Parts: sequence; C-alpha cells; structure tokens
Amino acid sequence: MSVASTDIQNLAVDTIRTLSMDAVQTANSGHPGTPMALAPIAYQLFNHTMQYDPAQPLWPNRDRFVLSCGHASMLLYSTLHLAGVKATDKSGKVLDELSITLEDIKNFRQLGSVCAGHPEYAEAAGIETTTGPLGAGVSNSVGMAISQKWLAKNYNTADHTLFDYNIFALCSDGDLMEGVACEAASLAGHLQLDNLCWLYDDNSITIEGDTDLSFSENVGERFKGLGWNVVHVADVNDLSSLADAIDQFRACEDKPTIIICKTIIGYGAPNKQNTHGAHGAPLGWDEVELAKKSYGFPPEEKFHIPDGVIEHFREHLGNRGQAAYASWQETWNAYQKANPKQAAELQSVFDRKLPAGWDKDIPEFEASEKGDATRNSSGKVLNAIAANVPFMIGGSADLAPSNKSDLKFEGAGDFLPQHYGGRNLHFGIREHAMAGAVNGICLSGLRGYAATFFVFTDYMRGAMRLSAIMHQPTLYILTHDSIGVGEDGPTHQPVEHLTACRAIPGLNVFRPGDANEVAECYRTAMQIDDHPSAMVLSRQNMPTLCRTKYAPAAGCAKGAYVLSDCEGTPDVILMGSGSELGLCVSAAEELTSQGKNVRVVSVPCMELFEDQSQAYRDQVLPPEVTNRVAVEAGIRMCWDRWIGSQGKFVGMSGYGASGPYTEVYEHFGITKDAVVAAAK
Ligand SMILES: Cc1ncc(C[n+]2csc(CCOP(=O)(O)OP(=O)(O)O)c2C)c(N)n1
Ligand SMILES: [Mg+2]
Repeated sequence: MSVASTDIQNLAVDTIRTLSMDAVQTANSGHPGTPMALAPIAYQLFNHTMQYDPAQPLWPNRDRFVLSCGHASMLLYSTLHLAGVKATDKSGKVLDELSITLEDIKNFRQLGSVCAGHPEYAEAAGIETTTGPLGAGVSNSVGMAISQKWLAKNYNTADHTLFDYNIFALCSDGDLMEGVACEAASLAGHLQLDNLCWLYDDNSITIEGDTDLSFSENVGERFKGLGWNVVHVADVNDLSSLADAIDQFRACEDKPTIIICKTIIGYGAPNKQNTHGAHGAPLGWDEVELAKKSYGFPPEEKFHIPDGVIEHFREHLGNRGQAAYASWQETWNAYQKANPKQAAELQSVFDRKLPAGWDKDIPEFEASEKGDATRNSSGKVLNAIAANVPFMIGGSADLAPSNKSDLKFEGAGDFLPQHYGGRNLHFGIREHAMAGAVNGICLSGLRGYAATFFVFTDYMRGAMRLSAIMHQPTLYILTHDSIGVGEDGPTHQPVEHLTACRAIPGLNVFRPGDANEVAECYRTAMQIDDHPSAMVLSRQNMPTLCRTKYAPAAGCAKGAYVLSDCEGTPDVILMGSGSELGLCVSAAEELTSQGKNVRVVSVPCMELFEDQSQAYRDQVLPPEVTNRVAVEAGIRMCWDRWIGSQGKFVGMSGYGASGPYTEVYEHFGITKDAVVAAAK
C-alpha cells in the first residue's frame, strides 16, 4: 500500500526508521532512538554517496561503511536490507539471496538471526567489522584507510586505478569519549588519511543522560588540533547539507574529515526526551505508533516497506554500484594482462591466501649453548616470511628496536604521511589503536601485525579479543615476556598475561622455547588464517637446542610435543614454555644422572595442543604419569589442566622485581634446582 508521504527520499529514510523501531520493539530489546536519528545519514551514504555494489558486497574497491556505534545495529540491518545487499557464502561467492532478509530483521536479537544485538562481522555481507565496544569501529576504520592508501600506492598504475575507495565511519558520543578513538584519530591525522570520513552523531546524550554530565569538550576544536578537516551539519534531516558536507570531505586532499552532525535521538517519537526510551530500551508500541503517524506511516502495520522504497535504492545505489563494479572489472581484466605479477599478488589478497613459496626462506638455527633471545629469532623469521609475503605489513607502538619487528629487507620502506607504499608502520605509543587499526588492515585482506611489550597487551586487549571474535589472522608480536625483562621491574614484567591471553577464546598464544621453535611457531601461525596469534618472546637469551639430540621443532604445530624422553614409563614429566624450557632440559639431565626416568614436554601453544586428538594428548602426557612439573615464569592458572591434581608448578604467584634477570629468577625460585626438587 502507499502512504501519505510523497517524497520518496523521506519515505526511504522513514522506512529505515520504522523497520528499526519495529525490530527493537518486537525484540523488546535494543536501542531504537539512534537508528531513528541517523537514518538520513545511512540513507545519504548508501544511496547517494558510496561506491558500493549491493550485488558485489566483497568487491575489493568498495567504499567501506563502519557503524562504530554498534548499539545502533538496526540502522545497519535496515539499510542493508533496503539496499538489497546480497548474501555471500563462506568462500565469498555471491548468492542469489539477500544478506539480511526481512525475516532476519523480524528476528532481531534472537538466536540464529544474523541481526545480532551488535553487528557481527561475517554474519552477513555488508557488515564490515564487529562493533559494540565503543571506539573499536573507528579504530578499525583507520586501519582500513591505511590499507587503501597502501594498496593504491603499491598497485595502482598510471593506466589502471584499482583502488580509490573511501572509508566512512559513523560514531557517537561514546565512541569519541573513548581513548582508543582519540589515539586512532591522532594517528589518522598524522598520516593525513584523506580517504577517511567519520560522521559524528552529536546528539548531546548518552545513557546516563545529557552529555553535560560528563562530556563538555569542543570536539571540533579537538579534531582540528588532531589535524582533521572539521565540517558541521546543523540538521541531518536536511539531506542537501549532508551532501555538501560529503563534498567537503571529497575536496579535502590532505586530512581526514569529521562531519559533526547535530541530531535528535528518537527523531519523530513524541516522548523522545525520555532518555531511557531513546537509549537502552524500546519505546513501547504506543510510542512507536505515534512516531509512525508523525512520519505518515500506517501506525499499526509492522515491518512495512512502502512501494517504491526498494526500487528507489535500486535506482540509485544499485545502478551506480553496478556501473562502478563493471568498470572496475574491465580495469582489473586489463590490469591482469598488463601486470601479471602484481595481479597474482592481489589475487592472493582477494582470496586471503598466502603466495606460493611464502615459507621457503624460514631459517633453521644451529644449536648453540649461548643461543639467542627469541625476540631476535622472531625478527629474523618475520623478515624471512614477510619478504615472500608482499602484502604483509605492520609495525610497533614505538618499540620496533626492542620488538625486532622492523622489516629490514630491500624495498620494505616506511609508511609515512603522503608516502604510503612502505611496509613498516609507525603506530606511536598507541597500543589500543594499533591493534584496532591492524584488525582493520586484516579485514582489508592484508596480513597485518602489531608489536609491543607483552605487558602492554593490557592496553590493547579489547582489540585482541575482537580479532578473535572476527576470526582475523592478526599477528601480535609481544616481546619482553616475563621477569626475564630484569631491571625494568614489576610494571614491565608480565606475570598474569600468559594466562590472561590464553583466556581469550580463539587467540592462539605461542611462547616458543628456542630459535627453531620460533620458526615453527611462525610457520604454524601464518597458516591459521581464521584466528589471531600472539608470539610471546623473550628479551634474554636462551639456548638453541640441538635438534638431533632433541625432537624436531616441527612438533610445535601440535601445540605441545615430547622434546626428550626416557626408556619405559617416565617417573616424572617436566613441561614448560619459552625461556623455562631450558630449565626443564637441564633439570632433566640432572634427574636422569640420578637415575630417574624423565620426559620433557615442550608446550609452545596450549590452544593447539587442546585441539589435538585425545590419543595424541595421552601420548604426550600419559594419564598414568601423574607426577608432573610445569615451569613457566608466569602464574599457575592455565597449567592446572595439564599438570593435574598431583602436579607441581614452578613459576610466579605475584609481581616481579627490578634487578638483573638472572638474580630475579633466583629470587623467585625459578631455577633448575627448584625444578629438580619439585620433580622429586
Ligand atoms: C566500551 C563501551 N562502554 C560502554 C558501552 C555501553 N554503552 C552502549 S551505548 C552507550 C552510550 C550511548 O551514548 P552514545 O555513545 O552517545 O550513543 P547514543 O545513545 O547517543 O546513540 C554505552 C555506554 C559500550 N557499548 N562500549
Ligand atoms: Mg550520544
């Protein structure tokens, strides 16, 4: 049926609103007020701005839309539905069905619906990243903008523009109050990412009430100070002013743009002043009906899509996107002929595959009593891999010389303002934004890595968790892994961090025990493209084990393996990771010389060991051998499962101390003698 409003644009905007209201009200859960207010922005972006083909939602040159205020998820779902965005299967093939059906919307926030409470990446095509924790989405958007610049610089040619997409992120007061957003904005401003546009919902309200309570800064002035182009829109319902603002974004050549949009939460609902109703709670059907009346919609009809709205999206977004995609395909076809080598690299990016020969130069390390710090071996292995994975980029939060995370080979280069071709990123001291940005880099198809001291994972844990939720292969290079840091003392000595990181479901935590384990852990991690990996590496040296005497490090692929064994049933199993593996080895030698049967098990990655068959796990840790000792310079918690109720643990139970690391190890009793004593 048709409704009173004759203006098709308003009708489309109001349909986004009413679908969102009905979904929230039906679920009786969620935030309706923000989608109602922001509907004009979503409409203007999708239908009149973005280079986006709803029939090709994974098109590499599509503009990205990030809904950083994930609590307004219905805004995204309603818009993707009306825009006719197609579904894709796991392999990325486009299906002849909608990504978000009306049925999904009717089941908003119900189990099994792709319309989850907050947008979940990969649940439905068109959701570019998982948002919900405020600030996360905008930090991802900076990584996406970095990726576009990098791809354009490295792969566009004078004849062929493959990458000219922009990134739009919609954010709220909460987003901009979060520290991570300011870190990310500071980085984006520094890098002069003019392909990045944030639209800020300046509605002067958060959950507790008016922003007067807690947020009175001048956001525009702040962003000017951060090097951004600041544009204002007085009323988002004036679509032409939005269009003008977006033109100002396009015209700006050397800065990211923030469009500060005045909006009224719960727009159209008569009692919108009721902050509760507009925020964490549905409006109630009465209010919903009144709002629908104010839009000229049939008040009692639910999930109503007036005639012409879907056609209107098809006519604008659909046609524009189809033409843009077709013309890009022509460019891509020509590019493949003209630049086969680069095209093959890009195909790997598009397919999320590692190129052939990616691991051919991973070094093998010679046995050495003196050995090396695993951070040093990591630097060598990272460089050997990255040299053969041309789309691997990353960097450190100002600790590259300590993290050994710099790519040093010929041509690696730095990624700097207006010099966007380099592979070494410089995140500055912004750990959380770094991890958020690297998630955005991985979401863009590149293999991104982020490096810092292990102890500062505390500062980026939110983003690490999101890379696991999103199944991104984000690589975290984390050095200075324990009290082995020595003189820097307790603030710099991780204690609970191994357990804390292992507690993040889906994050593989690797703590290699010598140089060859570093190589094998990298080899394993690189091939896992649906989980993030953390490489936890030492500052101090550890011996490089002789792999003819001990089992090959290839066992790392299984998470844990028997490093050295005895005849018959072991009297004791010693197990450890990282720098404490060497303690297990020397304790085993001593115990063996005293006539004990000793097995040493190396445990570089508990998560992968957990994934092995029961048979393999029992083979490594025979259930009948209950005398087990685990050694790790961290807390005991996650070892209990492996050592069992009879087991002993040699490690930490509180914070570390400042001093030369050998003395600190002695002080806390993490020594060969302690392991020998525990074994007895
Ligand atoms: C990191 C984080 N902290 C807290 C929340 C819970 N939360 C959801 S929305 C919101 C604030 C809403 O205010 P605003 O960001 O201005 O959005 P609006 O209500 O105006 O849409 C909060 C605190 C969250 N989602 N993420
Ligand atoms: Mg707000």
